[in-house]
Amino acid sequence: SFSGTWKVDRSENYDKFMEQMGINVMKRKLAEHDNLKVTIEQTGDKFHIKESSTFRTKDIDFTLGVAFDYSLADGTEVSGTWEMEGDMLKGKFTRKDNNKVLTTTRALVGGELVQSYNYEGVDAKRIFKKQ
Ligand code: MYR
Repeated sequence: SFSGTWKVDRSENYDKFMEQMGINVMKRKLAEHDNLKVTIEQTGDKFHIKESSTFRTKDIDFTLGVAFDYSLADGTEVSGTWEMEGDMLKGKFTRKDNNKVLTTTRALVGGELVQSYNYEGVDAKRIFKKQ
């Protein structure tokens, strides 16, 4: 299950992804070392997420298939949903500032939590280890 505390271990193409998101180089450098930690508690189709990083701590509640608002660490506001497809969580979020879509997935692969991101043709991954 996705439940547990997950600490980012490594990222792939995350800088390019953030660049595509319009994040400036200084913020990108800080974000590469954000020590992101995500605690996931799942109860049926309800999720409670505790996010902590060098930028902030944040609590998020959502229900699968139900739209909610979220602000990224740089302040960008999005709205969208997570759905479960097989063993994978699939998220689709729309930026409020430009209506463009960010998609993301979470999957368990070999004991690690792999989160993928796509925005405007650029893919990235962040891989988390269980604490
Ligand atoms: C959660 O499940 O953790 C909360 C909802 C996440 C919504 C979308 C996540 C995309 C994060 C992208 C960060 C990249 C910053 C440029």
